[in-house]
Amino acid sequence: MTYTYDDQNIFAKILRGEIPNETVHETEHTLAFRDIYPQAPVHVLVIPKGPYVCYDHFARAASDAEIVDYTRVVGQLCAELGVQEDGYRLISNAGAHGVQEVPHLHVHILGGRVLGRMLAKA
Ligand code: DGP
Repeated sequence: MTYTYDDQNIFAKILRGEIPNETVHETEHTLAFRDIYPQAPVHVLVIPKGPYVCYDHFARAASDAEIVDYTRVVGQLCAELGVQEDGYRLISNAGAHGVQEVPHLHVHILGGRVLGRMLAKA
C-alpha cells in the first residue's frame, strides 16, 4: 500500500509549532506530548518528526536512526512517566478499522490505573 501524508493534520501542525502542546520529551527524531483528551491518569502520545501515516508506513520508510530513536523514546518514557512498575498499555491505531483520527503515526502510552481488557465487545 502507498500512503499519502497529509501535512495539514493536527500533529504536523504541532510539529511546525502552529498548535501548542504539552511536551514531555523531545529528541532529534521524536516528540512526546500529553493527549488533549486523556483517557487515563497517564496518557502521552509519541510521534516521529518525519511524515509517516501509521506504524507500518514508518517501519518500512523511516531510517534506522529514526526507528531506533522512536523505539527508545517510547521505552524510556515508560520509566520516566512512572508506569513501569504497575504496568501500562501501548496503542497505535491505524486506518478506518483502527479508528485512527489523526493520520500521523502516534503511539499512545496509557497508565496510572487498571485499564481493563484490551477491547470492548462491539
Ligand atoms: P487516534 O484515534 O489514535 O488517532 O487518537 C488521536 C489522539 O489525538 C486522541 O486521543 C486525541 C489526541 N488529539 C487530537 N487533537 C489533539 C491536539 O490538538 N493536541 C493533543 N495534545 N492531542 C490531540
